[in-house]
Amino acid sequence: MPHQRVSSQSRSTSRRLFLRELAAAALLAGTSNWVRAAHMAGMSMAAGSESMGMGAMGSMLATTPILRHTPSFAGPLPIPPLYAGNRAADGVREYRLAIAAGQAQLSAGLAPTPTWGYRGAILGPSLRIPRGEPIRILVHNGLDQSTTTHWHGAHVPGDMDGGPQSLIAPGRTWHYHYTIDQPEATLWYHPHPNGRTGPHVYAGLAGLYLVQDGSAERLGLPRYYGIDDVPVIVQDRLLDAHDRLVYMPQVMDVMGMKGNRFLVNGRESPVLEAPAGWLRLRLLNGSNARLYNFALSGDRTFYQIATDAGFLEAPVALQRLLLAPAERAEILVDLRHLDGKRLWLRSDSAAVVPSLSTMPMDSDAYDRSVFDLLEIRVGPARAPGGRLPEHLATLANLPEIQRERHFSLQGMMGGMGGGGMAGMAALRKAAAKAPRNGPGGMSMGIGNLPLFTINHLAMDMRRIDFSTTLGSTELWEVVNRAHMAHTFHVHGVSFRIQSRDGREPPPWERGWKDVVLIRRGESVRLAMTFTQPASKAFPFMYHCHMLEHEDNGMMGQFTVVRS
Ligand SMILES: [Cu+2]
Repeated sequence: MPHQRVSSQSRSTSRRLFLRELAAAALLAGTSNWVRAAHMAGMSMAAGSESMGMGAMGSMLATTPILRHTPSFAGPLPIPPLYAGNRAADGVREYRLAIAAGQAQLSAGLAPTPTWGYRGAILGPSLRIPRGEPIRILVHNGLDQSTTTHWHGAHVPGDMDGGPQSLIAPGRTWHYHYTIDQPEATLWYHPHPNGRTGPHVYAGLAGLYLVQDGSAERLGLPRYYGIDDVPVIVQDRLLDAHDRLVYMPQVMDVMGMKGNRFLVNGRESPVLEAPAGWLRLRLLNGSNARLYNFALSGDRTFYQIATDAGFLEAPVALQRLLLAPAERAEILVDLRHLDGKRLWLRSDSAAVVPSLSTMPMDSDAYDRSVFDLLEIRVGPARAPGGRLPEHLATLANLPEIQRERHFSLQGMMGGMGGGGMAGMAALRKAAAKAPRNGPGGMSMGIGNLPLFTINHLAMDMRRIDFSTTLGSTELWEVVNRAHMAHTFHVHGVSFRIQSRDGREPPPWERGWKDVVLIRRGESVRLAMTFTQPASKAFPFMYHCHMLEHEDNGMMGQFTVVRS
């Protein structure tokens, strides 16, 4: 049986919290819209939580969307089309990505939802990018507002990176041209406009960017895209009574926008029909702020084969895998003897997510439970099937470290003891002014406020934080001084985690990465070599990838120059 949205396995405390919220929501259901119900239920939770001790402040800040529903798994998992581009007149492989508004069916029984997408109503094609071949990507902006497209994880120069400086005006086309030279990996692309990345991704703009160098074929991995090699883009969304997207309905959603509908490749509760054999899932946490502790029903073991930016040296057997926003992982699932069976990909969030923050309101009812994301129905085997290799890749050692840099992350709740009320007033003012020019009149939420900082500085596009040298190798130490977990992403490079709090990272984090989760109080050391130039006009970014944090200050800029 599919797992219920509320797990009987979840701890009794989670269950009590949930029941309290449900009771509050039910009381209010007849008189209020869901936003109010959620808010009031959150207040009830805050007031009833002895450990919280925040009184009125706690109730004011409650942000928990809790109206639950348990859709049954039905309808096929949509597979984003694989797009290898076309030969242009000059012989260069060319990809055309037109951004436009559309309407997407997010779940059976829902009205079509206004969304944005690349070459379609929602999300975008999976770009097949051959390593070592010059390519050109034309991104046309068919929206009524400017945006950018950033190649997340790709080693490209700053002026090809699609950062905040690379705004594409409405009706214009931006030409990217470069040659990718980095290991085979599941990267992705998404908008990156300053202060509006959150709503632009939330509106539907995201797609996979598959760097290919022949490794998968050499390794004998599952090879049929969409059949036994399957993208799994997980995103949460909120909908209003007309099934339109709702973005940041409460001011405290600046702490991280979360929803109560879980889409996989743009569809809620879908079904993947997979052959009895090895199944390769390319997991992308494409959510704005939610973490998923991925698991399979029955605690079935799976094998992680790749991190964000490439293959691990050898598969790692796991039963749980925590992915923060923008992190990717490729896993292999053994379906060889399961013909006729069903299993579910789920998030066992209760096991880890609530403890990531000192503030109970940073977790909602889903964070405190187990919930299913995707049903897998196993059918007859298909030949030739893939295999699980013993050895995947040989990871080169990084050159000698030439310089260390230190970063600290500060969140807005750190200063709540003083000026918190004044801060709330400013937030409410900003929320009231938010334009509603997203798809279907979706709010653009709150952006461009200095609420989160790195080294006590909020993002300022006019400020370059530092410059480094092309070809140099650096060690960046990032310390999380905030009350909640943050992430750290660096443009233009892949990095290796040298240590977490002085200890070697776990086996599943020993590959190439470009996003790292940093728990509160934790210190993470990252080593990276800068192979791509970035000028003052088009610098690289480093930032938290919880998009509401990034949009509200938690980002900086650096250049990479020739020595
Ligand atoms: Cu953050």
